[in-house]
Amino acid sequence: LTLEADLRRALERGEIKVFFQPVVRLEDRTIAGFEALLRWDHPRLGQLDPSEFGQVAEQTGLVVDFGLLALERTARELAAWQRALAVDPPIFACVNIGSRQLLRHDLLRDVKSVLMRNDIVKGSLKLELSEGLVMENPEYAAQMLGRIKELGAGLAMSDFGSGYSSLAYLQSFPFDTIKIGRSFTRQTGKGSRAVILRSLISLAHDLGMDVVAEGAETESDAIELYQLGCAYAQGYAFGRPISPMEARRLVGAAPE
Ligand code: G
Ligand code: G
Repeated sequence: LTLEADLRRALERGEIKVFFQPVVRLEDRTIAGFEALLRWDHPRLGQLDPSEFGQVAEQTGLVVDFGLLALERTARELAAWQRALAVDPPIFACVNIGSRQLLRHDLLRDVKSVLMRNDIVKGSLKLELSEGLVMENPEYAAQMLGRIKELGAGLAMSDFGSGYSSLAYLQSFPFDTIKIGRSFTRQTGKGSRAVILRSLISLAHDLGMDVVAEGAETESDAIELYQLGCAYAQGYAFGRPISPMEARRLVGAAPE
């Protein structure tokens, strides 16, 4: 209860921040994009991540406000990165969308609005939804995803491989990117895991989707993922989530 009040106050005081974790091309380790991640700059406890406040945020509906903040901030930063870097394919950003947000049709209005107000290459602002969220109600999700795609946003499915149920469904969703979950990535090289990983990556490519491996922690993870056919990765091996200012510096964009 008091955490809810604290969280609401934190939002009003600007203590809820959006950080960005790099996604790199495994081929040459250049930056392909970033994933936006919420952080709470707590005045006494320091920096907190969503494992410490995400559940309360979801239960109280505050995630909707946090989600809008992440969407707005990410679109603004992505536009700045793209002004600095004219590369093809364009630099992208993934923004997490939670269950509550997906259930609201306001999401469509919000996405449309940020895309109209920011000069962003079509498809490069990607909404990231977990496999679990999509599978909660696949028919509803498919319908929402189709409409989000029509607005000009991209779509990434995260935690891919955490439940095989989604394999059959994968082609019925308009995802352009799948992100393989950390639990899966971390088991590369261990016999059948590598075989499964290679097939998942190849399946995604056959369906025309890009593949990002999440949670690559070491250089050997990175090398193995590349050998398994994965083109993109994210994880401590390449960089932790950083502030908007640091991200701008990294891509050579003008400071705010
Ligand atoms: O920051 P950390 O890597 O611990 O993030 C943990 C989880 O918190 C992520 O996997 C994601 O599901 C969730 N999360 C982070 N940022 C956001 C956000 O902006 N919106 C939503 N809905 N969830 C987020
Ligand atoms: O599921 P989601 O993408 O929201 O999860 C991102 C979370 O994972 C964040 O909390 C982030 O800090 C964390 N994270 C990012 N890279 C790594 C990594 O290489 N290893 C581990 N253990 N956690 C990571």
